[in-house]
Amino acid sequence: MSESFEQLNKYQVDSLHETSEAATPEALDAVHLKYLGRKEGLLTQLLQTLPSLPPDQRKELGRKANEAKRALESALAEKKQSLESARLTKTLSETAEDLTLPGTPLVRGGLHPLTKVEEDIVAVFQRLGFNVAEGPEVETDDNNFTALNHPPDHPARDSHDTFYLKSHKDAAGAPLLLRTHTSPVQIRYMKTHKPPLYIVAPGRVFRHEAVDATHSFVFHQVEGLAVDEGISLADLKGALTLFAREMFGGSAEVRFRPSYFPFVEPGIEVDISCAFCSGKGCRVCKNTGWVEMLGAGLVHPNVLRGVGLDPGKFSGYAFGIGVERVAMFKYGVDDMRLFYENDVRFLRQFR
Ligand code: FA5
Repeated sequence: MSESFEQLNKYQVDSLHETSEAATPEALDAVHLKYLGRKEGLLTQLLQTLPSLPPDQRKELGRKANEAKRALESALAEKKQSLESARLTKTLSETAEDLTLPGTPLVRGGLHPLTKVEEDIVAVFQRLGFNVAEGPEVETDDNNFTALNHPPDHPARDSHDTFYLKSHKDAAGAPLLLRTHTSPVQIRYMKTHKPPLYIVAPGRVFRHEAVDATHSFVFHQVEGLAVDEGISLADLKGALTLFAREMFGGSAEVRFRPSYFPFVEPGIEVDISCAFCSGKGCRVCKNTGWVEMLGAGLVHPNVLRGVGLDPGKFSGYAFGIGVERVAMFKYGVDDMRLFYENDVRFLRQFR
């Protein structure tokens, strides 16, 4: 037998042996390259010598070499499949999940308690048919004070320590300010809508005040305004009693005390019977049985006239609820600052 036939036999035996010994798909690729590589492959090169052989040997060697090539190709393919499935089985067994173990709990976010209380307050009035209105946090002096019956130099302006934006002025040249209450939304709404008006306006307000357990320099209010024919204090009391019962429980009562706000007449402060002691007296209500919750009153005729409404025909009530105050009372929290620190251990309790 010629040298080429011996070589072919050797390649055949060696290549099949190396294939069966290969332990990884990469090692198999190396065997493929060694014998069947396009240029350097040993079998490939052997086949390239065919034309130089005598014709009788050429045919025989060609047939055998092609057989050897096919046999090697199918051995490689078979081995490749078995290596890949072994690798897959290994990976799966190493990373297998124990489906009987309890899952990792998903950390669920939640609304901030102040957002929740604000939404709850608004929802009570929406159920009574009130619409939701909004106004900007940067306001004109006119909407925040003058149109609310605080003429310039009126002493009541001093009760709101105001943040002025000195470099930003309104059309009349007065500096803009950060609204000190949500009451300017009343003005904006009355200027753009005709009675009957029933709105609540939630939002942030700003006062240059020292921070303590019951005061912040940024806090939240929900303004209420109803303007219609024949509105009286009895309507205000009815709406606020319903609000108190929805927020704090079925037996809550409201109490009116005279107070002063330039944009209402009469002005009243509204107390709600203490939900913690049912009015008997406790630490939360400082043993009075009542907790002060909001300011309110009947819309002052000057305010109605200022927005073009006839006080002889229309009357209205307005109120401004402190959201932090309601949240503190509802959840028995005795320091407002806890709501702003955003310690998740505190916030988690309200989910
Ligand atoms: C007003 O702001 C009036 N605009 C309310 C009003 C509206 C009266 C409509 C009449 C008609 P007052 O300054 O009292 O009023 O604030 C209302 C509520 O906001 C207070 O009852 C209190 O709950 C809350 N509040 C006031 N100051 C602070 C503060 N510094 N930090 C947190 N809450 C405050």
